[in-house]
Amino acid sequence: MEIRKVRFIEPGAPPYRRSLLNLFVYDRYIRNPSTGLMTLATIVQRQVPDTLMYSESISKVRWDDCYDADVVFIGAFTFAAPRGYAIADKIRRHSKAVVVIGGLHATACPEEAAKHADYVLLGEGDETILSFLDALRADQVPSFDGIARFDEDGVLHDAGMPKPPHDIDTIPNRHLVWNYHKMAGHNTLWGQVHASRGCPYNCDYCALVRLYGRRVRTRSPQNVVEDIRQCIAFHDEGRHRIATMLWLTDDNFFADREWALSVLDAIIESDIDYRFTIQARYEVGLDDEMLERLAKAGFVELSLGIEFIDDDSFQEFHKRSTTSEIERAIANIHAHGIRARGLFIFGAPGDRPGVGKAVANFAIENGIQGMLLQSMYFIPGTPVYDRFKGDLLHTNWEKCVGNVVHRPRDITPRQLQREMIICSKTYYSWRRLFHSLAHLPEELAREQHATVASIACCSRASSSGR
Ligand code: B12
Ligand code: SF4
Repeated sequence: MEIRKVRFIEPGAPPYRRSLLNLFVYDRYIRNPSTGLMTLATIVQRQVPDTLMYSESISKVRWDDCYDADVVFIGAFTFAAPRGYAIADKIRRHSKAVVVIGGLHATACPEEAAKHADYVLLGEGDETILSFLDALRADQVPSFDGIARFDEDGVLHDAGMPKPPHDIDTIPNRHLVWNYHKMAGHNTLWGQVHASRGCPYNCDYCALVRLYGRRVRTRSPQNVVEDIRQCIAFHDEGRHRIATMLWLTDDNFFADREWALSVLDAIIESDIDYRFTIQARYEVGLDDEMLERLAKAGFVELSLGIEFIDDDSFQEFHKRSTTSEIERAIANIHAHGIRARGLFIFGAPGDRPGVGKAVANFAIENGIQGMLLQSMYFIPGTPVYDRFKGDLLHTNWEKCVGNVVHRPRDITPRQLQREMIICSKTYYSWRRLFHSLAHLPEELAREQHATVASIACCSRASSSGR
């Protein structure tokens, strides 16, 4: 078949809606579009110039523009999978396009996804997507590693995971996302760059190691810096944004230490002067050289995957951490003038009434600046899913956005959900807000002092050749 027109669709849950809330609340009706799908659209557009992506996090889909496409690719994380299936069904009802679903959730649940598509593409699509289009052009049924589909007799063919791609140095063309440029000035949208894939750890609840594997693969530092430059230009061009920050979205940027240092050096040596945030395990907080380099490169915040506040839970889920080491790391991060945000998981077997207050107090006592609370979710293919699948309340994937979706051992689901609210209210209380506002000038001065101290410390380190 001839392939003249390709469309990519990212389902939104909930889909984009014009609202005043868009200006203030992240993740309500406007969210960043998927970097993964944008990357694939960029790769395909080199071969098929009429390629465009819709993200329901950014705008409504122009359906007529999708119905006459030759191929429609849909990519979804778990929380958006039901919406992705509804979109796939709709396209199949109204058009002759070949419909393909891929992404993290389809990779975990190929049989479920294959019911709504002609093909499911498993794993990272950077290379397989081109082989797939080649097969269609040659009028062959694509059947290499990484393809799953039902045949005419309703038999599932699942060729298993493909090899990871060799080349991940693609800079996503953000202009390929319909209306993104118009919306990019919203303060709630931060630029995003994803610089590496894979993580050497193997936490029981992590769906990502199942997708990317445990071998860490990295982009070249120059390529990452160029992506950062383009991303900043895209979001800030001619706009007056209040909250400017770029998020390096890697799951474990620091897993390859030497590479991480070389990326930070490349940022420092470039003319980029920006504010960054990044996710991290606690160990980076004990690495003075890395912290100095981070501060010098403009990283103002580390989002720490703290997850639990008791060592039993770490052991339970094979998360290699201890509470005391985490506390030590947070103190050292602060000493380098960098903020520490805490990401926490509720719903471990040891959680009991009172856990909400305990987590909030941990965050307050350790001076954590910002919390993200989630209840454990269970993705097929992960060890936690196999262990707890009998305790799930449902498998409505749209509810996997932080809500309690299982029956924990020592607390009811309702009470656990309440504990999360208590945690949030304790941490983000009016009293604490007024206290912070009253002490803002001192805080700013302290932060400035710490930053200056850490920069001075960095320049000493670099002048001594370390
Ligand atoms: C950036 C990010 C966000 C951003 C933007 C999300 C977006 N639109 O991409 C924001 C802040 C909005 C966000 C919010 C949330 N997120 Co988030 N987020 C991420 C993060 C850190 C990076 C995503 C990314 O850029 N990946 C890099 C690209 C290169 O990889 P990729 O997207 O997987 O794409 C590759 C392959 O999957 C494949 N592929 C993807 N799509 C398709 C389609 C086809 C057709 C094909 C062939 C291949 C293919 O090819 C791509 C290139 O190789 C991921 C962690 C992660 N590493 O993915 C979590 C992650 C996606 N988030 C997660 C969660 C749970 C959430 C929240 C629910 C958190 C919360 N409690 O609020 C919310 C949901 C908000 C909502 N309703 O939309 C989970 C999802 C788990 C799951 N099984 O789906 C993840 C995986 C984190 C985790 N540790 O588990 N998130
Ligand atoms: S450290 Fe993070 S990315 Fe790595 S396996 Fe654990 S949860 Fe997944």
